[in-house]
Amino acid sequence: NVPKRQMAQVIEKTGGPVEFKEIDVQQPGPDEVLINIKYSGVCHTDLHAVNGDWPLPTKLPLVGGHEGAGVVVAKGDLVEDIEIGDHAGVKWINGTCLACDFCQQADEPLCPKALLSGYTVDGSFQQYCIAKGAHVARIHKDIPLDAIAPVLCAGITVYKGLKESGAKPGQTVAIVGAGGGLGSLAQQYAQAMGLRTIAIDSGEEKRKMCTEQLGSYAFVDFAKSSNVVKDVQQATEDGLGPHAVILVAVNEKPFQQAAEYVRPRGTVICIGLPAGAYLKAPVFESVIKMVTIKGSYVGNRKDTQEALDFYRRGIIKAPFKVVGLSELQKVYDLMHEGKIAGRYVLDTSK
Ligand code: 8ID
Ligand code: ZN
Repeated sequence: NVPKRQMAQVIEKTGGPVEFKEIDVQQPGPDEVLINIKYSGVCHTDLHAVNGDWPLPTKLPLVGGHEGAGVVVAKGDLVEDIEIGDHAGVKWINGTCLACDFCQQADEPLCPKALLSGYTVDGSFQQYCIAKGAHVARIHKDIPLDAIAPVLCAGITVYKGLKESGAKPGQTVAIVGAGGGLGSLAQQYAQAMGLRTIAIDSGEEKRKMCTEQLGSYAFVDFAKSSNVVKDVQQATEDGLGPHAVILVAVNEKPFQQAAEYVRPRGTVICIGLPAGAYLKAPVFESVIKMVTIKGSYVGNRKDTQEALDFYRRGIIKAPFKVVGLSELQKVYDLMHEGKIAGRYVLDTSK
């Protein structure tokens, strides 16, 4: 009893607007599942896609969204390890070839044939969404679908980034863009991994959320600070800076500051993707401090299941607000203004 028509948020051209309208429900191919999306998180990547911020074109018309949690309602003949009625998640990596050099090494995000949900294929801002059976996240039925939605991109990505940083339990990590969707989850994953966190973002609402709800022991307000580099270093016990920096801000400036305040031998992990931005670091300090700077891009299937498992164990709590799918444009407006503390999740029934 899958309907033929459904509601979706669609853009016809880069730049938008998003239109809430009725479209056809698609049929899954042999290696695909059809998921009745109940909730979908809104990631800043979705806004980058609308705005055409990146040097990679989207499909058009496009249904965005890649944090979709729901129930499997149909599947192709080749999908054997997932059943109708199971809970499953659509993530950014919708499908990959599973055969190339990268897929063989479980670096599926690097697959040259990767399909990207809500970017090169239609995503989760619709009631029924298709994804490759091999790649959908398996969601245990005791996990609430609204709360798990943000984990499907933001959670996986920051968990992977923290692993890539090599930071060890007891060490300190600076989260830059801590008040946003990725940043709020990054603080929770970091602490669950035994790390201490310094939050960097701006405004009273985000400061309160980071220090009182999300457990960061220090907050540096980038808009108020006259010297972010000095303030971040001074927030560490010995004044030598954090062992790692997780950059999830949508702004170029912090990508050019992090190498200056990271601790000698420390690692800077670049995750945020501000339009047209460049990394910059002073050669002298980077060399004599033996700094590592690297990129980190979502996560593989194993990272996905691990990130979900952290959530299921009750050790990840990040705030989110639920509004109807019909209200996506309002969420984009708030996101554009940097006014979202945490994550918005869309209820596809409204
Ligand atoms: O795999 C990946 N690499 C990946 C996965 C998912 C998302 C990358 N991303 C990218 C998105 O495309 C986006 O560019 O990560 C970035 C963050 O996504 P988000 O968390 O969904 O965005 P948000 O909720 O808008 O939060 C951004 C925060 O950055 C702060 C803002 O105040 C906001 O809270 N911020 C800004 I703008 N400038 C800052 C600065 N100078 C800053 N925080 C600290 N210092
Ligand atoms: Zn995302």
